[in-house]
Amino acid sequence: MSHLQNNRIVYGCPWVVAFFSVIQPAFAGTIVTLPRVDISTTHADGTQDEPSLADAPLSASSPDQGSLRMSRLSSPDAASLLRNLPGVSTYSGGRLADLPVLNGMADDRVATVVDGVRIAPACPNHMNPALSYIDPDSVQTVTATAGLTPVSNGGDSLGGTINVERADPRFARHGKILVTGRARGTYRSNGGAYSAAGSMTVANDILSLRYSASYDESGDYDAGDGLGRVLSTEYLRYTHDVTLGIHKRNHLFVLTFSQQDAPREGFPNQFMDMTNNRSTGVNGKYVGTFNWGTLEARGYWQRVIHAMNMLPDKTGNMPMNDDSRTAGYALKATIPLGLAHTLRLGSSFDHEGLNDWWPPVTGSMMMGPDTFHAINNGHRDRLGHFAEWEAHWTNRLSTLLGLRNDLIMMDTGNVAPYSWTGMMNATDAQAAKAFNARSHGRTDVNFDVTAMARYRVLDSLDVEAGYARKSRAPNLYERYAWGPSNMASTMIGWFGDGNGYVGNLDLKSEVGHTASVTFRWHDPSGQNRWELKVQPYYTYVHNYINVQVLRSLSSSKNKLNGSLLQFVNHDAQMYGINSSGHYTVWNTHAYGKGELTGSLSWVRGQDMVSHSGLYQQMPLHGTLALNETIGPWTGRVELELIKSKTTVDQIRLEPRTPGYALLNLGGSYTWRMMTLSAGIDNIFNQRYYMPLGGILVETEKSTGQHIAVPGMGRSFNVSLAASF
Ligand SMILES: [Cu+2]
Repeated sequence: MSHLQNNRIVYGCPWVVAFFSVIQPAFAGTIVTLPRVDISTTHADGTQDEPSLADAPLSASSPDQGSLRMSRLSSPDAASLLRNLPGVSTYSGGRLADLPVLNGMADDRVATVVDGVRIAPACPNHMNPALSYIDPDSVQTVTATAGLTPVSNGGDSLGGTINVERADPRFARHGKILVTGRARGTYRSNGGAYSAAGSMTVANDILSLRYSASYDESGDYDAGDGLGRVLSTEYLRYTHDVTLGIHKRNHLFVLTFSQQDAPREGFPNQFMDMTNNRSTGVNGKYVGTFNWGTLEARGYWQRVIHAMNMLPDKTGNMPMNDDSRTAGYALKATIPLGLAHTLRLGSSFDHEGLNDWWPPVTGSMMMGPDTFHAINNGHRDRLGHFAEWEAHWTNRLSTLLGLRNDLIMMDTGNVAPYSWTGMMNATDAQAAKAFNARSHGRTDVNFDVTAMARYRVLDSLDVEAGYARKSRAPNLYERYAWGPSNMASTMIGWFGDGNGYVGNLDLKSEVGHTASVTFRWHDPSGQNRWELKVQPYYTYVHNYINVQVLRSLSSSKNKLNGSLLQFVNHDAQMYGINSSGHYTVWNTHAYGKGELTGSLSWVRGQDMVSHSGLYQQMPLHGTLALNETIGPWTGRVELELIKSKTTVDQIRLEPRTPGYALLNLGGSYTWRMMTLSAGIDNIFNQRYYMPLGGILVETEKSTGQHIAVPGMGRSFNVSLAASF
């Protein structure tokens, strides 16, 4: 978006080549980091090419420093780092589990890649998405690529790719020992939230060892304007990571062991809360340069143990457990073919194994006497291959053509209700028998294509346009959720809408066709004083996985308004415009630098069969911010503007929400090793309802009132950070 855009091209792209050299040391010449340099940007004669299309398409954006600082001060969720990017919104269940929405495509339709790994949530409510495993302070780069996405950025997705990476290890110069670290404590008044995060590195020139940890805790937050406490919004989480780095000449090897524990996290828009989540994982990365090009290899393994029940804000008792194991590899070779051409080849495999079972409740007629098996030994394996050819025909024209194949193989074992014979379980028992009578193995063979071109029309105008065919296979629950009773079906769903869901063994993969063009006007002087990006897009999706109504959920025992819904393939279309820009208002010695940044996004989505609006389409919204930096001071005033949500998904009873404006303020002062930051979110304590936030499920269950989840009221935030 701002001047950082250029940095991102050099340091931030995950698929870039590592050249190992010494850059600007932070302290007394002891630190050596490993900058990643794009291989195809600078010619021997010093002229600059366009930045690589695959590594830095104009459809990609990264948050600027001012936005990152404010996000870290406001929220412990790494997903909040994305909040001001064009085309990006998030929808929340728990406050550490925001799910991304790119160009109107939510959650699984977005490839969310953390440290090169795509972890699927191991929960029927998607309470533990990929971004919940990393704390914001550990995140080094964040990139969201909406719409036209190079095939090397991942398949099995429609909306685009979000790429989040932690910092590479740091090394000392030869003969020196490097000891460096950071620590930070944060307090947020609303909810009484505490966060602490720290990291410590000890390294020589070959070996680097880093330990990072974080702790985040909050009670329920208060909504604005005296609306009161929003129940089930508390959380507690800690993470530990140990990173080992080995660096020798042209080779870098990084191994990260991580453990995350989240003993509680409330979900106001779900029937359940998270009562434990433990993830243990290891992630290895190798980057090497050879005379033929560069090789990047990744491997990972992760185990997640997940437990759900009701935290004290809810009533009832219903234990639900998930156990998931994932493992995989990704290989990527970048091969320069002369000065103008680059070939990228890649192969990856991801295994996801899942058990989802609900233990019996003693004394309950309904939940017993046996264990309910929602997903029994399910697996979803993805084998992906791609080839991508990038050509820089002239200094003004580049093209990119990529082909990708993803083979998705799924299967699951037989399932079981709480009881095969009990009267209260008759519906589920009958459905389980029908489910078990069918074969469950499914294989999807999907092809993706991305073709795009970028042309520098003027020194101040770049145009990038293209077409992408992208596909996504159903997830395990979309295919294999089977329990049609009110209780079983309302446990399934990552939509926060109070409906019940059953899967569909006959689902086909979604295939989206996207055409998009991005115009980028920018400062021709190379000083990046201003930039404006505008990106209209259109997507038609064949077999979009939407829902049909089977029956109403309301009965004599509850006041639910929702329905039992089944996943079905419908066609759908989405179109919209993303725009963003920045403008340097002043840049003088006396007054420092003042910069305006802004973004504005609009999207519309329609189901072509039901003619309803698609679920979770963010209304017109934008951010306008003024950032100032002067010596050790920074300041930011941020205005968030969200129009009323009037186009909704009628089938899911998506609530209409009024428009609102929030004013946020933040600033920081750095003195030697210490930085003190303070801010106020929602200064005027506005009352607002989150347009994609779903409904207050517990309220509806007891009163029948269909109310959107209210957003957070005013919060005073302060943090003290040290780096050494
Ligand atoms: Cu869960």
